[in-house]
Amino acid sequence: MTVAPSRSLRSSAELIRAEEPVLAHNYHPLPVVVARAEGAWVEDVEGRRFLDMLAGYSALNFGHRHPALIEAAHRQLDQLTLTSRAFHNDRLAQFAESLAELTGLDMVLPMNTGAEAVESAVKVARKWAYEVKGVAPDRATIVVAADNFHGRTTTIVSFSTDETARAGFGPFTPGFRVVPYNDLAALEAAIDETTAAVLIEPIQGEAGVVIPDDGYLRGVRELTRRTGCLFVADEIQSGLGRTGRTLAVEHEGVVPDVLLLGKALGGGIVPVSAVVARREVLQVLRPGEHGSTFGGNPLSAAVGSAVVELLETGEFQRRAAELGVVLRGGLDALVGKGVKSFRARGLWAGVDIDPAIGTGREISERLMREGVLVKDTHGSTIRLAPPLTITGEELRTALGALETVLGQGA
Ligand code: IF1
Repeated sequence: MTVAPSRSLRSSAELIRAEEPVLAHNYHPLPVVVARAEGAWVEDVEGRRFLDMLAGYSALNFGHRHPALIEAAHRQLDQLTLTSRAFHNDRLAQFAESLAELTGLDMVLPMNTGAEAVESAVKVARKWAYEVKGVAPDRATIVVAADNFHGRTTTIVSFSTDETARAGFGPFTPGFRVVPYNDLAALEAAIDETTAAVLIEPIQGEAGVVIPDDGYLRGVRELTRRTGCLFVADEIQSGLGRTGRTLAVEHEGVVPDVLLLGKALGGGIVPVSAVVARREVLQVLRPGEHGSTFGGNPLSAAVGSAVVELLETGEFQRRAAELGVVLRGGLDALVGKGVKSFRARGLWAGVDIDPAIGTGREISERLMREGVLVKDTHGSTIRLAPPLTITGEELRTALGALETVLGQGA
């Protein structure tokens, strides 16, 4: 088999056609074939450049191929990549220590994808409920929010309220209760002696960057403490600098019992996720009760540690907060000019476009022709989540492209 050349011999159109018969159609990608990337820019097979305003759904917070992260990966690739956790490796302690320190919690369960972290949290919360809280066997419940997005596994879509994510994948896992997001009264009514945990996103990403009322997260914290159940915060998308703080829960000064991290924790290089929690919670796991072939592997731990080091500087959180002012100002100026409404925190925004101008997909395609890549969420809402390394000039370029596209009308 010939080694694939560094530069594709086939055009974008040929590569898109080649995928069709052989690749599952579980996505409807924009017609752009990325071949190279650096910082906030990607380049397609033909050399066209685009500003990446999606950043891998917030997995590329540090931009494409951040030098410090690539260097950490190269160094580890030349030393050791995988041992399984049947043995120790010389990278994992440092990663777990630094991640616990960064988040203000005690223990780390290293996994790979976000969904694995969510699934692990469901298992650990249930076990905690039986062994520590004293819930009757197999009776534990977990309360979740409507319009949630926590991943795509069968158990996770069991508590999704998105029909597209659920249809055809039953039967579903029992033990979940759904309440409206941002509604403390509904949440309180759903909690009883069987409740192991409340699992929520501090800001709902896929729902369209839905930011709860100030005080909601404090309310969840107080309610879970008073009722003796766990506050599980899914910061897989909202965390690691995106909102202008290391964690989105910091905007309300709240520390959850269990924190879920993923996406950017792998630096946009390898899948790295983690359940970070109070000792009382994660110590319910004993040898042989949970695991993963790649969880905590030395390559992931080395990259994860380099990511934590970047976050310890506070630079990326500061940039997200400061450039978030530019993003908000730019979107404010477009309200009434094609933007119906928007929600923004740090370098993260959900922008509701006037449907008369086009669907989210149509706007995304027009932006692509202007050299900017975004992703629609639902209907006419697009999400903006650039790398936190984006410059003010690049951000203004992206906002200018949005203004151009909106000015093109329907
Ligand atoms: C896709 C959405 C975003 C997440 C939160 C857990 C996970 C995700 C808050 C699971 C993953 C990804 C999945 C990806 C697209 C993207 C996404 F559109 F699907 F909903 F970002 F909004 N918790 N979100 O956002 O992490 O297993 O994917 O590593 O499935 O298309 P994962």
